[in-house]
Amino acid sequence: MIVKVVVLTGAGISAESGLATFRDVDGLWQGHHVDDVATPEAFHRDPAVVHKFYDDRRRELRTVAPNAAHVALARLEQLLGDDLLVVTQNVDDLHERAGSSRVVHMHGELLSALCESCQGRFPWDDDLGDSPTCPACGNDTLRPDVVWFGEMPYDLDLIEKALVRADLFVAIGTSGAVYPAAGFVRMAARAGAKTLELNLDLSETTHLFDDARQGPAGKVVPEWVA
Ligand code: BJW
Repeated sequence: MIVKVVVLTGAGISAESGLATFRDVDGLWQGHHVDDVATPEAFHRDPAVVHKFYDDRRRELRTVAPNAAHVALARLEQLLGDDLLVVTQNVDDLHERAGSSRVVHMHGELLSALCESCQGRFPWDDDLGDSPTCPACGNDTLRPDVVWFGEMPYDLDLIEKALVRADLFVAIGTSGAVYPAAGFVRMAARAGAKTLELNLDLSETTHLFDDARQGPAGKVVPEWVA
């Protein structure tokens, strides 16, 4: 796999579509302490609270649409083809709905369910809080197919291979607060890639990038792709 451009996206790219970010004012953690909804321990302590949090977000996803930043990245894929890989930390499907097909969801997907018994992963667009049974093993052990703190993100091998071969690494709309994604800029730079950050404001890792532009993703991403 030879990828020339790796783009990492975070919650900020979907903000202008109407989805709340995690750590901004009005972010998703507001009203929910992170330990109450985004750890396996929280899920086993109180599955109803965690299911409601994700069921609400899964329903909200139907009411929003991709914005100009998602569309610009889909256009970039038309230009670069296999030379582009989008790695998203987001669990929404807005990249795909904008037309991107080379997308890796390292923190999982809202529209997927994971069975804790058989580890099967299944496309899912209903509430999980209703205790549905697993289509493969029949147990009622389905959970949101998302990566919580302390769990291993998806596709790290593939992502790391792409990062060390990339000529350019671009991070869009992510605070740089959560690892291992926050470490990708160092990995890419060490392997010789140029690095660029596009974010509303300064992030925790801005100082690690060769270049950084501040502004809303719906403006700065189309400007960069043009
Ligand atoms: C705009 C904008 C607009 C606003 N336009 N911009 C050191 C090394 C490795 C691991 C650790 C470490 N230290 C600690 C850890 C463990 C932990 C961790 O990172 N903890 C931190 C709190 C320190 N990490 C883990 O546990 C991870 N697993 C792991 O490490 O496994 C072992 C391992 C070790 C070594 C190598 C490999 C593996 C798992 C992390 C799972 C994160 N899960 C969540 C929930 C997913 C499901 C869900 O969506 O509910 O993922 S937490 C949450 O944070 C979510 C996000 O994907 C993630 C990142 O957030 P993001 O996207 O950056 O959003 P925000 O809100 O933080 O920032 C938004 C940004 O957008 C802001 O900067 C705004 O300014 C900007 N913005 N509007 C452009 N319009």
